[in-house]
Amino acid sequence: MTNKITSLSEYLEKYQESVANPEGFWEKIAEDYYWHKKWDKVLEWNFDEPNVNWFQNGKLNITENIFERNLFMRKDQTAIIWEPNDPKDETVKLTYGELFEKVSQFANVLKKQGIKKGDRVTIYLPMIPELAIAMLACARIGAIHSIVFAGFSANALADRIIDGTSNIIITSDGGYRGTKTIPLKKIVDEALEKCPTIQKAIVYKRTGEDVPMKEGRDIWWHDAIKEVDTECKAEVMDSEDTLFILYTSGSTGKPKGVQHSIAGYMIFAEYTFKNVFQYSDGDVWWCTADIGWVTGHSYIVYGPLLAGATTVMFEGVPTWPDAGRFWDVVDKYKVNQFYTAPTAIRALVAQGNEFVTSKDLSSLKVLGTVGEPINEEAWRWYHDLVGKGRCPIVDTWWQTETGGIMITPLAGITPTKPSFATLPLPGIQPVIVDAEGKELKGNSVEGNLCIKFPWPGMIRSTYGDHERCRQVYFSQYKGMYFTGDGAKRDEEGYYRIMGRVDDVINVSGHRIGTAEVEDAINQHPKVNESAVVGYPHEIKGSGIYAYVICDELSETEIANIEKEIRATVTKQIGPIAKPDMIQLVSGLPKTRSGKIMRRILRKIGEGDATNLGDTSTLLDPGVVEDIIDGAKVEVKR
Ligand code: 7RM
Repeated sequence: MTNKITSLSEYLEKYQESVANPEGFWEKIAEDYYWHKKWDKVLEWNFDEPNVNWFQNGKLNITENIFERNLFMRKDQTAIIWEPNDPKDETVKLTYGELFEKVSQFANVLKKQGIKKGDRVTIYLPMIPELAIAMLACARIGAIHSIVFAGFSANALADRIIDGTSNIIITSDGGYRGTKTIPLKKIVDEALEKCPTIQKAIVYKRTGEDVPMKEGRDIWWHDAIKEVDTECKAEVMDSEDTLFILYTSGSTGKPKGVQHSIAGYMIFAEYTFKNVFQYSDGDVWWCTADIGWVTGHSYIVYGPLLAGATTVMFEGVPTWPDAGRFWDVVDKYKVNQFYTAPTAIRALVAQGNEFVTSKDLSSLKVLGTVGEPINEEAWRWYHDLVGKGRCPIVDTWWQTETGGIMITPLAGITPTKPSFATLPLPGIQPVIVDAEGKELKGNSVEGNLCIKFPWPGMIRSTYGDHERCRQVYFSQYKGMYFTGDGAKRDEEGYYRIMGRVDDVINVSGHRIGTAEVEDAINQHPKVNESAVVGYPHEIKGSGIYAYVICDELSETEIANIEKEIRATVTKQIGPIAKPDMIQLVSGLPKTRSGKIMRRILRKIGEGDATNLGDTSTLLDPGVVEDIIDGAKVEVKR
């Protein structure tokens, strides 16, 4: 495989080269793709606006680089292996040739519905092959996909449709998750009541449950594809045209639509995939993420398919029918590289070793993690029990905004250390800064993690609000992209990610903004005010702790309030944002200017009130004592 690093010395060499001459480094990699017209200039940028332009004026289509570029060799090679929720149901395998036909056919369906280059298409589907087909069909015709994780509520879906101004949505009647079915079409119907821009809904039949179809708006997928042919010419796109938007939570306000452009993302997704996981031709790759998150975009669909890999797509959950499901699937398809989240590993650790030790995992060569820091115990279990000590673990740090992996070991090449993401990939220039934005040079330093030079996969804007992109990512530290994470560089130059330094909670690897959860809780008619913080949670990494002020409650209301608040949050955002702990309080620690001092609430949630720091600016120091008295966790004073 081209552009694949094979040794530590080669990595070090490439890294030096990529810093000395980033344009030259990425240009050489870009030569490998199919372009209608090559770029005039590799890179133009400033981080003040920000304006980042990779492969300026290049013309291409990403799906031609997945299909036409690979087809000659791979027409009959399996592209996607789909493992259904129920292991008794049949696997679906699609070759590159078959997938190409289905993508082209669905692209024609979109065209027939009037979807044109630049239009936004919202996709709200479970983990079925049609999700990958729909997203690639968008890319084929130059439409911008906006995939919404199928665990989000009608309200959250509506917010994302409205912000992205889509006029079409692709969904299914329902979806399976373990023993549950999720009524996706019903959720869509509810969301669409608030979304006047939506003209059409294309509905895939997955569960077969009865769903009302709205005349003139709703169309069955299987009817629509019958009316079109299976060839669709690729729309010729500009390098910097938008490939997709994907909503992610930040510390303030509503989720923002992170915008990625075509050429840079394409090159970055494939390069990082091949190098980090050391994928070789013929290997079977499995990333257990949902395509509704960026990990699924980059490492189930785009990265692997660009590289001509065989990628497994899993509809189900890790614990059904039992906690051995992952390992059954590994054995069933002889998976070679396996990529999952620390939260999944911790959940499986808790179920006991028997589910792993009884399985044949000899096909595994590489294990990866993403989404949050992996604690040493989970790392050891993964390494010793799953990998039998033979498989390198790659702890990959990156974000929705970075498009692909940034700091990580290269599997089998970079010596690893538990809980360290280790070293930056070639082309990535991380810096650690202090509160004033001064770069902390050398080793053994800790501070905020920034990136000081553009990389091809980086965020270009936040949809519809470029100023917000500037404010959130490029204004804190001048001339740098700010990640929102704290990090340490140890004595040998290895990076350890310390977690978020802003008001974002990483729950099971999913980003949840405290402000969003507070807004949701405040929708409950009895709630006056709330403050939400993260606290250490054994399985989820961080749990959600909500301090809530309510109106006078009757005894029955008190008995039901927690359940009701959880239901309110589920309705506003989705079950992933449900608070784990809810504490009714009479007041919140506020400064004289009315700002909630979350630092204090965080400390209490952590169970440690021995050092609350400076509380002299508090309006009413007495509330802190009351909160500690009523805390849902044991608090050391
Ligand atoms: C890919 C993804 C991004 C946030 C990020 C971090 C945290 C991700 C790691 C990690 C420690 C890791 N995108 N994070 N990977 N923390 N070690 N290997 O997760 O946009 O949803 O989240 O996740 O805080 O800023 S994301």
